[in-house]
Amino acid sequence: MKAESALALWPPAASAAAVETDHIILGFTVLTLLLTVPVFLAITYFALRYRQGEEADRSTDERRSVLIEISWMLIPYVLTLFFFGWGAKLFIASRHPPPDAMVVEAVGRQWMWKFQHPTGQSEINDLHLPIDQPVRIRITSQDVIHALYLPALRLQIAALPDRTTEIWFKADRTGTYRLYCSEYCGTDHSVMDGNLTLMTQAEYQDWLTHGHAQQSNVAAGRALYESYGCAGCHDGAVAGVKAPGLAGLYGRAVHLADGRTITADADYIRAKILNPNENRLAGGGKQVMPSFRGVIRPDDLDRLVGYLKATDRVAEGAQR
Ligand code: HEC
Ligand SMILES: [Cu+2]
Repeated sequence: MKAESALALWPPAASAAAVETDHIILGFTVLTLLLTVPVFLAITYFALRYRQGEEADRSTDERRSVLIEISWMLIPYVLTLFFFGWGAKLFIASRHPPPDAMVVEAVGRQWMWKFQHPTGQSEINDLHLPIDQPVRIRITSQDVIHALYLPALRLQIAALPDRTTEIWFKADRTGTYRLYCSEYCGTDHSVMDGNLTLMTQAEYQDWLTHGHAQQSNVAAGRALYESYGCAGCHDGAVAGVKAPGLAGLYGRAVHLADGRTITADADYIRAKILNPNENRLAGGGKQVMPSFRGVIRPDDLDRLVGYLKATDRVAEGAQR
């Protein structure tokens, strides 16, 4: 699925506006060809016909036709004006969401997307939405400029720090499509992508209540683990930082500097993330881990802990 649609030259269109966008682009391309190809053909013909040394009649033709002069300017003008009007209509519609649109909050960050549904559930990189329902995506960035690109909807919008931009659409075709960051935003820009899953209203309600937690939490946790910089220290990527590997930590006995030995359960991991200076590890390593208290949102913290519980996956991620 991923590779297939990533290579598709003309991605499937999942909304009426997307289909109309295709029509306008195709139509304008055809018009442009109609207006330019004859000119280029004529240039080529005249260049050959009247080239130096060619025996051709070079006398001036005295005939003048006002009708031809006016029509060659007026007809292309009116035709392109028609496309201007059509484009303007689409553009204005794209700025005016219907009042019954549901609102999804999106945040771009190096290097992940976070989407929050009106009912409170949030997801990382992937976005699940219902069809036949207008959706407004209100979008901002926590760091640099990103851009949310939804090819199946023919939509793209910049995510700007300290500012909210928005797009809206009404999808009408279920399926799994791609979403991307389309603004180069640093080292891992190329992995700032995910799936846009469009489903029926009933499936969406079901996903909100049941499917959501299991489906995306580990992947979401991994994305958070990378985006909060945990991977940089704990997967040994940052030279000179000696941080313990976290794969297999959950449930293991941990020896502390004060002589105690405790089991690494969810509470211990949670406390260590919020206050790393407590429960110092035995071994006298340098404590360089920053406190994430006030930095990490409660639901993100839950996901991170959930991710670290799935210890085999942590090892997988580290090898990636
Ligand atoms: C700047 C490097 C750095 C970053 C970033 C960092 N850590 Fe740590 N982490 C450490 C070090 C060093 C220790 C050992 C602390 C000690 O000696 O008590 C540690 C300890 C831990 C422990 C306890 C490990 C054990 O064996 O008991 C956990 C759990 C942990 N970190 C999770 C995280 C998570 C989750 C993140 C991201 C939100 C994170 N760390 C970010 C350096 C870092
Ligand atoms: Cu980005």
